[in-house]
Order: sequence, then C-alpha cells, then structure tokens
Amino acid sequence: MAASFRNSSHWGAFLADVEGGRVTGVRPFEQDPDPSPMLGAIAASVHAKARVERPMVREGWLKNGPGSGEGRGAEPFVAVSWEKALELVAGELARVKETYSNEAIFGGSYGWASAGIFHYARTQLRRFLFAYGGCVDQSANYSFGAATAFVPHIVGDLKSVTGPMTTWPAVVKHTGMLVLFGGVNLKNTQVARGGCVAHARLPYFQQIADAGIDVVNVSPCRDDAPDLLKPQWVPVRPNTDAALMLGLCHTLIIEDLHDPKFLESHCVGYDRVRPYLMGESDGQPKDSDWAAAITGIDAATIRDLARRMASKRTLVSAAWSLQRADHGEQTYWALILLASVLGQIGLPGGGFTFGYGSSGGLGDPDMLFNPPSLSGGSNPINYAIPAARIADALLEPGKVIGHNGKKITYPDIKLIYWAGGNPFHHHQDINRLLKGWQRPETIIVHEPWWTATARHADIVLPATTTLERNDIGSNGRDPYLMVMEKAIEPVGEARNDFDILSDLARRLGCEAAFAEGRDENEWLRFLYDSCRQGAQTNQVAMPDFDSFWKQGWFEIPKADEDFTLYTEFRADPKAKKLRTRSGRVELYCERIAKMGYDDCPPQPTWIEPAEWLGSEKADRFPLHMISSQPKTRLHSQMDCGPVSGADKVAGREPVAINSADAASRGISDGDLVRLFNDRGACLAGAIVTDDVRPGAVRLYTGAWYDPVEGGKIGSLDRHGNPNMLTLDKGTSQLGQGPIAQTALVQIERYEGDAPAVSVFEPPETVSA
Ligand SMILES: Nc1nc2c(c(=O)[nH]1)N[C@H]1C(S)=C(S)[C@@H](COP(=O)(O)OP(=O)(O)OC[C@H]3O[C@@H](n4cnc5c(=O)[nH]c(N)nc54)[C@H](O)[C@@H]3O)O[C@H]1N2
Ligand SMILES: Nc1nc2c(c(=O)[nH]1)N[C@H]1C(S)=C(S)[C@@H](COP(=O)(O)OP(=O)(O)OC[C@H]3O[C@@H](n4cnc5c(=O)[nH]c(N)nc54)[C@H](O)[C@@H]3O)O[C@H]1N2
Ligand SMILES: [Mo]
Repeated sequence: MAASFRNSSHWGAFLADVEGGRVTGVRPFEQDPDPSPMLGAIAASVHAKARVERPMVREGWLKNGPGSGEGRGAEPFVAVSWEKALELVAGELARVKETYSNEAIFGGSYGWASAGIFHYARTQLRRFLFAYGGCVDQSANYSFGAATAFVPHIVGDLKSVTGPMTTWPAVVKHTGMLVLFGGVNLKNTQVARGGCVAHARLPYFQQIADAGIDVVNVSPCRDDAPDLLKPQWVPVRPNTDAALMLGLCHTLIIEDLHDPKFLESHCVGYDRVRPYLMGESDGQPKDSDWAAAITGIDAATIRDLARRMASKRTLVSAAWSLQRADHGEQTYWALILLASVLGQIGLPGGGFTFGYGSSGGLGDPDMLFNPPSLSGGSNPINYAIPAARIADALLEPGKVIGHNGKKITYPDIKLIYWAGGNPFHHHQDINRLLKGWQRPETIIVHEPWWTATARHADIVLPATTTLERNDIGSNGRDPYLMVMEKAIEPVGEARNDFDILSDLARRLGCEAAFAEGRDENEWLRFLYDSCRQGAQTNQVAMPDFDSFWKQGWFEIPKADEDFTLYTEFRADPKAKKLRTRSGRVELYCERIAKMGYDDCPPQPTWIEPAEWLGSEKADRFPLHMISSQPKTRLHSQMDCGPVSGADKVAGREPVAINSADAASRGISDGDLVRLFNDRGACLAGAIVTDDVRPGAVRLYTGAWYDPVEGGKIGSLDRHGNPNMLTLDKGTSQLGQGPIAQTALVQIERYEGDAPAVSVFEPPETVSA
C-alpha cells in the first residue's frame, strides 16, 4: 500500500511517496510557487548503491591501531558490528583526551548536512564534543568567511550579507537600476540552509522585468542573470571587479556625479580615498582607462555605466562568490565605496547589498519572529580556527597566524571527527588537504553516503537521511516551519547521529549534558514550544505541537515588506549611528590600519590576486577557472542521483569553455578534457559555449573526488572536482576566508583511455 509523508530539504519541502518500505518518488510542497528540479534526485539518492550500509573500519587501522594515515583512501574496509564500532570510537576519544587533551580533538565538522533543526549533524556532533570537554572548532564559514570578519568594521553589522536586507518588493517599487556583480543566478536561490520552502524569486523577477528596471550583470558568465531580466552583460575578467568599481568611482567623481554631501555627513575617510582614486598618492589615476586594462571592459562602457548609475535610483550588489577570492575584502569594500560615492545608501531601493543571488530567502521580507533552532552549546576550551584554514592547521601545528586583529595558534590535531560535512568536496587544493589528512592518528566520520570524506576515514558510521527520522524543517530566512516525518525504516544498519552520539555519551559519562534527558520526540516538542513564545510576544497564535504535526506546516507572518537597509542611519546619522568605530561608513578604517596587515590595507585598494589573467602565471595556465555552485545538486550532495547524472558530459562533470578557447585547443563540444595546473589535475567533459567569456572556464563544484590511485597525493581525479586545482590560501590575514575563485588552469583534450568513474560504487571491503 502506498503512503505519503511530509519532509523537507535545503532545496525544498516535499511529500515522499512510499511503497514496500521504499521511497518511490517525491512531490513538491503544495505552496511552493517554483519547486526545484533537484527534488527529482531524492528517491534515488536515499536508496543509492553508495549508501553506507554498516559500520566500517579501515583495514590497516583495525589491524595496527591508530596511525598509518597513508592508508586512508587506499585500503579496503572491514565491516564491524555497532557494538564494536562504538567501543572503538569511545576508546579513541578517551585515549586522545587522556594522552593529549581536548585540544587534540578536531570537531569543527564544517558542512551543510541535511535540513532539520534537531538532527542537524554538525550541531549534534559539536554539542557532543563540547559535553565531552570541548574540541577545536571552526569559526565563520566557506560561504562568506571573509565578509563575516570584514564587513562589520566598515558598516557596523553583517545585515548587508546575511539579511534582513533591502527587500525585493522595495527593489520592484523604488529601484531604477540594479547593478549585479556576479549576477543573480536563479540556480543559487533554489537553496537555503535548513529548507528553502517558498521559492519566491521568479515572481519578483517578473515584476522587475515588468517595471523596466535597468539590470546589469557584471560577470564572466552571461547566464548569471536570467534572460527574463533583459540584463546588459558586462563580461568582466574574473577577480577584477574591485578595479571596475574603483574605475566607476573615478568617473563619478571627475564628472561631478558623486554626492560630496553624503560622503561628508555619513562616511569617514573620503579625504584619504580620493587621492588614491585620483592617483595623487601613487601616480596612477584609477580612471576608466586604467580599469579597462585590468578588467577587459572597455573604458567607454565603464563611463556609460557610471553615468547611468548616477542618473537613477541605483542598487549595487555583489554575490558572495566575489569575496571567495584573493583579497575578497577589497572587492566588498570597493562596492561599499561605490555605493557611498553614489550617495544613495538608505534611500528606498538604493545603496548596496551582498548575496542577492547567493541563497534563497535573501531579500525576502523578514519574518515577525525567529523559527526554532537547536542551540550549539558552548565550547569549554574556547578554541577555533577560521573554517577554511583546516589543511594549514593539519600541516603546521603550532604555527601562529593573524586573524581579524588577533593571533591564532594552530592546534596539534590527533583525532578528527566529522559529521555532516564533506571536506574532500569543500576544501581547496585536495592534494594539499590529503597530505595534512594523513597526519592525525584517527579519523571518524558519520555519513549516509560513501563520499570521498567517508572513504578517507578510519571509522565510518552509517547515518540516516531525513526520511528515516522525525524533525522540523526551518531556516531563518524562510517563513515555513515544516513537519519532517519519518517515511521509511533506516537503510541498512544506519542510525541517527543523535542516537549514535547518545550511546557514545553514555559510555563516556557525558550523556546528561549532551542529551539533556530528552529523546527525539521530546526534543522536537521542546524546540517547537520555544518558538511559540516568540509568536506570543508578537501576538501571533501558533498551534500546539500536535496540531502543527497534523497540519504539516506553519507559516510565520512577514514583517515589513518594503524595507531598505540603513534608512534610519540615512535619516539621522547622529542619533542612529552605525556600529562602527566612527558611527559612520568607514571608507578608511582606523581599526584595520592598526592591525597592520600588508594584505589588507586600511582603505579599498586594487591588489592583484595571487593568480589572475593579468599575472605571469597566465603564460603557462592561461584560463581562469570559476568553480561556482552547481545547479543540479547541493554541493556534493546527490551527485550520485539522476538529476546531477543527467548533466554529466562524457561521463564526467561538465566544464564550460568559450568557443574561441576551445577552438584554439582543438576541443569540441562533448570532448573529454583534462584540466591541470601545478596543484593537480582532473578530467571533465567539455561544453563549448559563448556564455562564458574568453579566458574563463566554469567547472561547478561537487563532483565526487575519484582519484585513479586512491590515497595517492597528486593522483588524477577522473571525475571533475575543481578543488584539485584551486588555491588553498586565506583572503587576507584579516578575513582568512577561502579563495576558491582564484585559480589559473590549462585545458587539453584527453587522448588516452579514460578510466571510468567508479566513485558511486561502495569501496572495496574485506573480512577481518
Ligand atoms: N571550489 C570551490 N569549493 C567550494 C566552494 C566554491 O565556491 N568553490 N564553495 C564552498 C562553500 S560556500 C561551501 S558552503 C562548502 C560546502 O561544503 P559541504 O557543506 O561540506 O558540502 P556538502 O556536500 O553539503 O556536505 C555535507 C555532507 O553531509 C552529509 N550529510 C547529509 N545529511 C547528513 C546527516 O544527517 N548526517 C550526517 N552525518 N551527514 C549528513 C552529506 O552526505 C554530505 O556529504 O563548499 C565550499 N567549497
Ligand atoms: N543550486 C545550488 N544553489 C546553491 C548552492 C548549491 O550547492 N547548489 N550552494 C549554496 C551556498 S553554500 C552558497 S555559499 C551560495 C553561494 O552563492 P554565490 O557565492 O553567489 O555562488 P557562486 O555560484 O559561487 O557564484 C555566483 C556567480 O559568481 C560568478 N563569479 C565567480 N567569480 C567571479 C568574479 O571574479 N567576478 C564576478 N563578477 N563574478 C564572478 C560566477 O559566474 C557565479 O555564477 O550558493 C547557495 N546556493
Ligand atoms: Mo556556502
């Protein structure tokens, strides 16, 4: 008999149809105006061959005990009972804690895991490790790591990056021109962490088109803005946006199109920035000719853009990707400078935002109160490294680095514990990561699937998916609280992260602190009820838990629809100061000046990225690789499913290359190609297109790393993981964010016998 169950995912809520204990298909949530095609991958992914069915231990680790890290990714696995697996994990945690202390346990566990506030794997693991005395954690994130540290110095908060920010309804109503650096790609807005239930972007875009708003897509990729918006495409060279923004400022100033009054009343430091823009401080005016030579956009186009921007109510925005590049802080600062020079910050529909096209929910009207969430707890050892510095930390224990005005000493990590993330997906320069990954004595991973991270672990514990447990879906930017019902029994011997960790906590004597005496059902009721209090404060009647569960969802009412960021500050800069040192927009920043970082000057500056099309390295590696978010999956999730599968070319991840660059290399559409640089190499399938500008290539993130020789540093990845090629370096000492978008590569046709992709099959197992 068929039955259906409500559930949710980062890319949308759905009804799962179940027959004979298997998910046979899913249907989108009734209220979703524009459901994501990615829902089509769920049923097949839940029952994929690549599910981890049983607890597994790497053969060499089981035989010889902790150590022998070179065997990771190379050796087969041995299946063990849950009892044995838990005994091994608890024993290792106790041994490492006793021998070295909690500072030797790395539990940052960065990653998106699955929707659901209670079973959120990363939070569960960190709560558990915090209850056990603490671990080395990760601060900020890969998404907007540099911005998290940097933007508050300039405007006092992070609202322009994470919201609530100027709303789409405000844009439709007031904005005349939208200049979008990095575009506003619908693919990214399919997703929001915790659940993107209402995919509301398309209706707003229709309204923007109907309102005739002048839209500009500044990006190496034409398809970064939907045709619906009739955008002007400004095909900038990758990583040169800061120069373009400075060039725009120069034109605005010399043509007297700027707003000196706003710069005087609401900003500090214009007196220092102006001489730099005019070339008085370094002999080089940052004029449109200068910008043209760097960005590849002709000077007349730059001047025309500046004039149009000054003639209308203009909102400038930059994707989060622009700060995932070397010196990404400067690009964001240059955008804030541009908005300040235009002088429209805080005017309805004017000013600046970041990330409009980077996630679902950004730019949606805020909600009256917050949805429930599970508290992460606090780390007794209060020790964290910037999220993207994991390989550095593994390779150089004891090294001291600068970060946002403080010093951080890298820990000496002996044990890594990961649940809900995939570092062999997300980290830059996988060969370098692999080298560091070989050093710890023990690596423990919880995973539903045999991802590359699971394959490179010593002990792998099979985790359930959301369809195998009960939860509540919610996200701080989406109004829906979704019931997530258990639809099927766990696949194989999979268990919930919470149950695994509860059992370990019992063995290690910290169960009371970890589980707080509640089981799944009691936790869900407790979390739901905590949100009802916020509702009461706002005079909103929320049903009781049982009624909510029966109804299937609850929609939190919206706050102000027509909202522009910093209107109060605009109206009264003295009474409604920004939370910066000066209370104003900092175009020169004393605090940053005091940090004294040579890679983060105290005013917006064009600094050449470590690699770009203008650097010497481009002689050998003449293509700038952009590795943006995939439209057919979430990061590496569901790469084993049919939606991602349908997009592969020559059985590999597609790489988009301009027709001129393809022709000069003898590459045709559909060809198997090899991408390489000094850091690594991967195969991919060519898509020849003019949607990507010459000199740039695009390889989406998320193809599961599939080395020809497992465990070997420098092995060819046969599948198309861009992190074989990316550069593992911080944006600057201030932000220490990842710089995935800064990477030069070369491409050639692959002539030899191509090894087939094998990574969707489980790894080899042997008996003990
Ligand atoms: N080159 C390049 N690299 C990038 C980026 C880029 O732009 N370019 N972007 C970066 C960004 S912004 C991000 S956020 C990261 C994303 O990096 P990640 O968040 O690490 O990527 P995911 O594939 O979402 O990994 C989540 C993992 O959790 C597992 N999982 C799901 N549900 C559960 C569960 O309930 N329990 C357990 N135990 N596991 C579960 C999934 O199977 C998956 O392997 O990638 C970064 N990497
Ligand atoms: N479908 C889908 N959506 C997602 C995700 C996913 O995995 N799949 N991941 C989510 C996550 S974790 C995050 S953090 C956000 C990230 O959101 P973003 O950072 O906005 O995403 P990206 O796709 O990396 O980059 C957006 C666009 O920036 C352009 N770009 C890259 N480099 C440059 C440059 O130097 N200059 C200019 N002007 N443009 C450039 C690329 O063409 C790209 O399409 O996306 C979220 N949305
Ligand atoms: Mo992200």
